[in-house]
Amino acid sequence: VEASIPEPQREAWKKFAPKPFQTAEEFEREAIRHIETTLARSLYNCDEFATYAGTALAFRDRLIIDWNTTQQNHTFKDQKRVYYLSLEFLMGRTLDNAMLNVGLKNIAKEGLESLGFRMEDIVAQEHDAALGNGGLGRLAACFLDSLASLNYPAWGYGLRYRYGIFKQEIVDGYQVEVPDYWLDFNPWEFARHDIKVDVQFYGSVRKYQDDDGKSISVWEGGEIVQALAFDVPIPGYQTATTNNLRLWGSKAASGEFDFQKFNSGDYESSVADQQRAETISAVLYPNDNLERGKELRLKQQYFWCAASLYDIVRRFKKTHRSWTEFPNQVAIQLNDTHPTLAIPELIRILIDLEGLDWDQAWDITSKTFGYTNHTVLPEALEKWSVPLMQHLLPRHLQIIYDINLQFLQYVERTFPKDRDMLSRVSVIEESNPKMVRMAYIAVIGSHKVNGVAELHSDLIKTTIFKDFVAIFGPDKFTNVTNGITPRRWLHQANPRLSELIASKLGGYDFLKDLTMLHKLEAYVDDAAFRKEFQEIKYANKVRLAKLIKDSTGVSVNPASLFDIQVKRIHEYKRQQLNIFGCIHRYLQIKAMTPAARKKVMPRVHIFGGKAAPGYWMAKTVIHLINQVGKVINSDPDVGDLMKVIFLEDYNVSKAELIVPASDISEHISTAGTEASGTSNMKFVLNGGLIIGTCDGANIEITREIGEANIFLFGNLAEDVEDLRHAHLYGRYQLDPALATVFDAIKHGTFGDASSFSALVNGIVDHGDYYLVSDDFASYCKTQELIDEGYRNQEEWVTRAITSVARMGFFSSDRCIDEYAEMIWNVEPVVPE
Ligand code: GPK
Repeated sequence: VEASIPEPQREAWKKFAPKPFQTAEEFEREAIRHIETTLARSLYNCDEFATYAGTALAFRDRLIIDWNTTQQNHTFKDQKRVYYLSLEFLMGRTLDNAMLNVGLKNIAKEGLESLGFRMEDIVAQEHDAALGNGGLGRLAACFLDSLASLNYPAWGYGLRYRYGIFKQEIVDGYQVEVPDYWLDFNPWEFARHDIKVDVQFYGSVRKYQDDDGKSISVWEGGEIVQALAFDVPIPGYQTATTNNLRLWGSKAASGEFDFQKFNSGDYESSVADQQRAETISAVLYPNDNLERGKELRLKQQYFWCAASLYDIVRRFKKTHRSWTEFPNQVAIQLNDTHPTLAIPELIRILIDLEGLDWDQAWDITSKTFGYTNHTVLPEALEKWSVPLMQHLLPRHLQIIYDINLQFLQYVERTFPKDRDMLSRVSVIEESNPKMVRMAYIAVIGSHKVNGVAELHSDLIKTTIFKDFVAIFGPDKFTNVTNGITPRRWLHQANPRLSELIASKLGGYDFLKDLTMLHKLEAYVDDAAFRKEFQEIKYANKVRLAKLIKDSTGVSVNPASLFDIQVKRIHEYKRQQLNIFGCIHRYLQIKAMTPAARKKVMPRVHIFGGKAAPGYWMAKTVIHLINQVGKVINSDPDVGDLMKVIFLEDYNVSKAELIVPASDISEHISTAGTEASGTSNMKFVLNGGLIIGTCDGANIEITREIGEANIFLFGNLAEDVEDLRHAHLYGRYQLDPALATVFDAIKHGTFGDASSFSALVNGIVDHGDYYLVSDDFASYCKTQELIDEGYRNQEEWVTRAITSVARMGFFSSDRCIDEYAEMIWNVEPVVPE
């Protein structure tokens, strides 16, 4: 490795190398220096925000010192690296996590106190980095934490959206979207003004033969947009390893203005070009589990893939290896099909720019990529129209046709008698217009394809990728069950529980090896431990009750059973089942005598989650929840027996408050629809039980914690198809209790009935695709079991503690080790 500073001049570097702060006093000095000089504030105008900013900048300096060392070390050791390509990284807040990971939170707390501030207030100043929609984006963030914590040489690549996921406000019971301009002050990124990549769009392809008669393709014309790198340091927990998340921002390639236009007086259009280029990285598409073929989205995908691959290839080329070594040095993981264009892009680089032939290029490419599928929902599977791709990426479309040709020839040789097979597996769907099936390219161009929970990984093999299992054999397909980082989702979100666990396990090693939690089972009958465990849960409920009061004005009693469903609003996740269940419970309470009401177990039903702005049915569900809340929360017959709360703007930092406060959380998707779910893992790890269907990771959670410790209900995935048929052919009866719920809605009990007619009719008249009626009775019955179960607090606490003790499997560390071993073939690098 060549250093840019020659030996004689390195003395100064050694002498003046910045030293990370160690003590509270040194931290204070750094924070004050930043407040005074970086932020130009003084002790006369230093508020909580300025103190947050000073603290964050002091910690950023620390992270950067470790980041520099890590990157040098990784370059020097020159091992295989892994690159995680994800259009979403739902990071949430950074400061608290950074303090905990570098082990200096207590020092900072002490320092802040002596400056006159409380840690909680300072941490709460930070804006979430919300560059994601839901589970897929948060998974990527947990993976970055695990990759660094386990010392893997890994980079994340994504887009630096100017606007992350919108902020949700509830106005008159309706969702209103407000832009999330999160970059006002973002101390965690470094603009790398020296790292720019030109990315081409549009234009045409010219083909010619070179002197040896070899056919050469040149992609010419069109327009260039510049990608600018912004680096975010990712510290591991209790290790010096600090990895890099590189986010690309877009800029016009010609600099600030098109000077020709500017000089000729066309100032407006020169600025318009600039803005058009910046539009590429302007906004995160707010859809979860849904694909809509917008040109700008395809532009985002290519812009990000092209810049990332240029960067990866450039880094590889610095090592002067032969191209055949590329897959030994580079593993690229595709987080869903969003980065699938990276496959034809790598082929283009290898053939058009580096002069390799097709077979070499294909061999290298398919050994380099792995693809993770996150959904089987048909509306989420990406397809792009051929004319759009021809227009925007003419050379890539040719390469895609070449991939398809080679692949179909192979299929034809292997299955000569099966003509239908060819049209089923073709990368091009013969529709009008023709469509490119991105998931098929991802499968064909990768060496491994994985699902994210056992059931899901089985389902992709028997449904969407069935033919590909026949073609490539079953070994290409595998499972890596999702996980969560225990640092953020236990230690940071629930510090008291983490401390209690540490007091029994002899320290915090369980945060690095979560399977150690099993030792907690020895304390399940320990009276003092149980009491403390219960007190912590209660305190967390008090904390959530305050958030509820502050954001909705409704007072809830922390002694009630807290029942929580927080996740994106989607028909398949069935928030409608939950709210219909609430209405059912309400009608029952209304029908009771005062004496009977005394026996009701008081519950707070808490909902949270965003609906995609164009997803009308999801918005209707939000409206219904709010209307039901409005009626129930002010009904004197009900009082504290029941409250229905919709918490607005559910995000990562709110999840950190909400998750530790549940008694029951709901994971009630129609069986076979939720690929995994990850909040189910977070809730159980924090001592809450769950009500769930036999879907996604619920099944594996049950296997780990035991059937006695989970409330399962509903039809099984294998029965879904038949049940749907029964609806379509009228061979079913609407559940009678659900019919009563619908009557109440139709009578206007919760406001204008017509607002909810589509929701009701979808179930009554239009096939009940998500089987709400089929699962309603068993759902309500199971809720009664939960009431009974909760009454017996002793047994409940036993179940909760036992469950926590058995959650070790669901650490994202386990998950990353599985990817590393089965898919990437990468090894950790010992930090310097
Ligand atoms: C799956 F396809 C998608 C998507 O567009 N967005 C998203 O968040 C989720 N997901 C699944 O819905 C979850 O079941 C899963 O746990 C998560 O991805 C991570 O794998």
